[in-house]
Amino acid sequence: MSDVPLPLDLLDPAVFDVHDEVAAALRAGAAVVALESTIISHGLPRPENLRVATEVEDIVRSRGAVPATIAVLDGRVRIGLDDDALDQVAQRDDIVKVSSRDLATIVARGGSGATTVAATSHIAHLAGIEVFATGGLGGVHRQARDSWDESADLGALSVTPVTVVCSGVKSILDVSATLERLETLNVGVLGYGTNQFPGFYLSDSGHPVHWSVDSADAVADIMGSRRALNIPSALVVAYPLPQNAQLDPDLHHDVLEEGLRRAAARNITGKDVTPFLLDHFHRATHGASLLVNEQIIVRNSELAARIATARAASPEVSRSGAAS
Ligand code: PSU
Ligand code: MN
Repeated sequence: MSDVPLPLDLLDPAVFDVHDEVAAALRAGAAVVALESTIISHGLPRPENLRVATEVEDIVRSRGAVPATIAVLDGRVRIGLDDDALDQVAQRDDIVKVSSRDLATIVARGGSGATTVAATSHIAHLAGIEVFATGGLGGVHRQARDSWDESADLGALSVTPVTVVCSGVKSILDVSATLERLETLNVGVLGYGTNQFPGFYLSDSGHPVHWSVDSADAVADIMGSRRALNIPSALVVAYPLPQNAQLDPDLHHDVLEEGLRRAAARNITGKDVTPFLLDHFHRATHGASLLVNEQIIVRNSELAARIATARAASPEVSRSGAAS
């Protein structure tokens, strides 16, 4: 054991509540996967949200990693949720969508909220969790030229050294502009088993990725190099759905056009845009997009668990007990 304190030991116990199982895994240098909670509270409808959240935790465990779903409940940042806490995130009406900038206010006021990719990455990194799974990242919205709506996920990923497994960015966004921003912001992007950037509901966004990997070990190697090089930004592992599992592209096109029209007509802005469009998809496709979204999250979590396991087995991590 090294005498350097673990990131975990530096968390203020007045603010953070780390689940015993997660703390034990981090102390042992074992595999842990961070999971966001906005997807549960605002990305998926009830009651499917709780079922999917549980399924995701189960698949992470089945691959030998410990799931650490992150949320704020009654002013405490919870890292790893028990059944009751997961249930609260899924069911409570007072759960707000919490991005990085909202975290301190929610905590100080004793409020409750579900963390976005931006906020979850920040907390995962504070706790020393290196791998994080989600569905699709936020990014540049299609009307950004007028609205300036760009997800805080991008800014957060540029300053947070975590590895995020996702199916690209949400297809409701301007994917090409988002890829340009990821480049500007120094966020690493790897295609997993593909040379094409995935398109969330769609297997292929139509844009290439410049680096491709084919195994969890290859991702773990790159994570090791990034640490040695002290790269301060995130690494995005973009994992597409197989073609036969994607949403029908014509249906996707029509539903998105209609959703964007409705969002504009109803003056939906700011952090309500993404939940509004995802909800529109789930309704307008009669649940087809929900099924696709579920598969995306489950597959990404499964891969994240394999990457976390590969990383935990790498000599650098095993030697020190845990990465510092
Ligand atoms: N991925 C999904 N569903 C979601 C999200 C991601 O499959 O609901 C959430 C994430 O929490 C992400 C957020 O950070 O949407 C982006 O919101 P915005 O565009 O307002 O930044
Ligand atoms: Mn936004």
